[in-house]
Amino acid sequence: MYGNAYIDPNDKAAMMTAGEDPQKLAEFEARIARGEKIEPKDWMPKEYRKQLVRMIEQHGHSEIIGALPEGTWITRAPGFKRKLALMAKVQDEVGHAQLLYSAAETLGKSREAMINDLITGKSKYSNVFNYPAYTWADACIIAWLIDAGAIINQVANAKGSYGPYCRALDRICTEESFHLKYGHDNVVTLATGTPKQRELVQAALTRWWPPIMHFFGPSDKISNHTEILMKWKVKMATNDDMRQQFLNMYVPKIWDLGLVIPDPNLKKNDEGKWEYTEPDWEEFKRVINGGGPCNAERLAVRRNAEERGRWVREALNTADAKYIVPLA
Ligand code: BYC
Repeated sequence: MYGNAYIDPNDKAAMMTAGEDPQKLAEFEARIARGEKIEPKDWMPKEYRKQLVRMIEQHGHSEIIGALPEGTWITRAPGFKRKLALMAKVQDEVGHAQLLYSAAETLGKSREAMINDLITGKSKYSNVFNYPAYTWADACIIAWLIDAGAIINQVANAKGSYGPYCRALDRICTEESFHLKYGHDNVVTLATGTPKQRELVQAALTRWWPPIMHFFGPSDKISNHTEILMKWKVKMATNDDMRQQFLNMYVPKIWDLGLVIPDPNLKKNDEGKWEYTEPDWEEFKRVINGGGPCNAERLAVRRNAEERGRWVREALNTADAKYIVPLA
């Protein structure tokens, strides 16, 4: 029997590991402290497994749903080369979902269960993909600034503790860095183009700024999972630290283009920290819990894809030859 000792209910980490074998837990935490990777067959606390499944699965869903707002612009992207590049980017994002679902599967949750939790609205995915991409400039802002935020998060977490997730993130970051350059090139083209193009890109930046500030997760004061995830090196920086890193790297680049960030309080203070208007966390909660402008539409598209692809999955899974057309 484990876990009979008194546990301080305010000690969240201790509460989450109550009932675990203390010796195994200590060995596991020592491995993480030494910077070793945890692999699928290694012993791990139940909470570590649960947190990883939650986070990797949500990340996988974000990639697959994230392909939708940009995907709608493939046929309308200006010029053949931009269409090709956007098509490749969207394919990459779906490929990232494949890598992430495979990483989550190593922890014991099946892909079918993950997809089911996505389309029934049980699992979350990134807030940003619940907003519409009204114009070509929205697709450009996504490719530049959302991918930039994603890279900041993923480069940090690729140095984390769970082997399969870190290896997936390494591969994803390589591809994301191409996306970022593609997005930057598109935004520069618009920002240095005609007055109409500048107007389009400014309007898109104004629309996307609040969701981008939300993208890194709730402020550290109200984040639920950061403490335990950082203790186990699943997350390598807090939400606020990642937001700061993003502001540090991208605000100067946005200002260089002469674009206006829609936050009158945004400035770097004397300690080198960015000050900004506190994001609207009520809006964030509403959007991640199904109440954003596009949640219903995004899930309907996924449900439709799931339904229409059913016969292919069944044909692949069945020994029944009724779907197989004879070659001769
Ligand atoms: N959106 O305790 P917290 C891409 C939820 S896709 C929605 O701070 P945590 C791309 C959180 O799940 C890349 N929900 O959470 C694709 C939790 O709810 P539950 C997307 C969010 O996990 C296509 C609650 O809020 N990147 O780049 O410690 C085209 C409390 O939050 C969000 C990833 O998925 C959010 N933004 O930290 C273009 C990275 N933030 O589960 C581009 C992997 C928080 O308790 N994920 N929530 O009900 C992470 O790194 C972490 O999960 C987060 C949040 C930093 C996002």
